[in-house]
Amino acid sequence: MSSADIHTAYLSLGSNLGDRHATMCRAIDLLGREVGTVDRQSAMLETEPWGFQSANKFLNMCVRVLTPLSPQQLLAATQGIERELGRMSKSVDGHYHDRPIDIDILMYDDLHINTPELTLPHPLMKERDFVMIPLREIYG
Ligand code: PH2
Ligand code: MG
Ligand code: MG
Repeated sequence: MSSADIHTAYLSLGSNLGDRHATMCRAIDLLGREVGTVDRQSAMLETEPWGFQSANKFLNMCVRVLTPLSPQQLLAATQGIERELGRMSKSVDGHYHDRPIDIDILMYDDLHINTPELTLPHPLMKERDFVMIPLREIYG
């Protein structure tokens, strides 16, 4: 495979249920096995729930992954990892829930797409400090 077949994706990871640190580490391990090379990762930071009320604070971080997968394949893979790590339900229409893990695709190369399944770049990322602070650490 030539390097032209490898894509650069930035992901946001978040957890506010269970052993958050262990779950985030397992997610990074599974991304390395199932998605590609995790070549950069930010520090984990503790953040207040954004957009909903919960007593459970988040750990958030961003990673960069080099992947042969298409955006659709990447989405299916990250959703599979979420399920493997115990995520039961998806957020619907901005109604958020506590979750052991959330993996969101922020950017994929320079791609701009808007489909029912996936909008890239992530439409809310710039409004979210819990995304932008760790993203700035690794972006470039
Ligand atoms: N994710 C959300 C909604 N609110 N708040 C924080 N602090 N961290 C998150 O990862 C997060 C959130 C939707 O996925
Ligand atoms: Mg999210
Ligand atoms: Mg998500």
